[in-house]
Amino acid sequence: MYTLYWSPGSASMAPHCCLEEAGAAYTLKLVDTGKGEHQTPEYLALNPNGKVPTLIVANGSDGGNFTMIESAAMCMLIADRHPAAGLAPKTDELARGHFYMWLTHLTNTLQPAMLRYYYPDRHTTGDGEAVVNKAMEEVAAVWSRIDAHLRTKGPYLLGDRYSAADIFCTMLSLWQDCCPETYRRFPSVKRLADLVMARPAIQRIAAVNQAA
Ligand SMILES: N[C@@H](CCC(=O)N[C@@H](CS)C(=O)NCC(=O)O)C(=O)O
Repeated sequence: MYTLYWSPGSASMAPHCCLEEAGAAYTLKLVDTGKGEHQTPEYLALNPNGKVPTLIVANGSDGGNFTMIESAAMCMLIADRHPAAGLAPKTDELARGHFYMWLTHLTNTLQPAMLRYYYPDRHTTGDGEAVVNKAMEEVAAVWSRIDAHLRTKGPYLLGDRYSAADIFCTMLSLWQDCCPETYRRFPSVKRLADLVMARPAIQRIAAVNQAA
């Protein structure tokens, strides 16, 4: 049993989709970041960074709750604990390396550039606008390289094989304030997002995010 602390349209969407794809039992706890609920002492005790999401796995190996932060790591854990869902290549397959590579690239390179756009004041003591402009440039440059990969080696990040990395990529592709017209500019990213969004499990989670 999992508990996912989430907020609509946030980085919780990828692990949420993974839980749904896996058919795992989970409950949701809404964190209203607009009301500062990610900064309460109770939430900070779970996630000292004060970020969404947080995932709790009941009955961890110590017999208690197992708590984790970082959305990409959650996707990897869920993929591993629910192998029948086919969200990742097996550990003895070489493709597993590309699965790690893409998820890590997305969370290490693309997501931080996006977060610089959304939180420029955290990255300068001076002009936030310069940070925003540079972040937009960087996001577009990273999308351009991912688009080129998907164009020649897609439609999925791992070729013809769907994985949790595609879910994560699609989640980031929805954050278009930092990259206006992402889908027009990067059609192979759009092709991937269309494939992912057409999946029934993903449609259910998109509806939950839209309704909240
Ligand atoms: N690397 C973290 C980033 C999480 C993150 O920055 N979440 C945003 C929402 S998308 C958040 O909680 N923002 C509130 C804040 O930073 O104050 C992850 O992927 O879990």
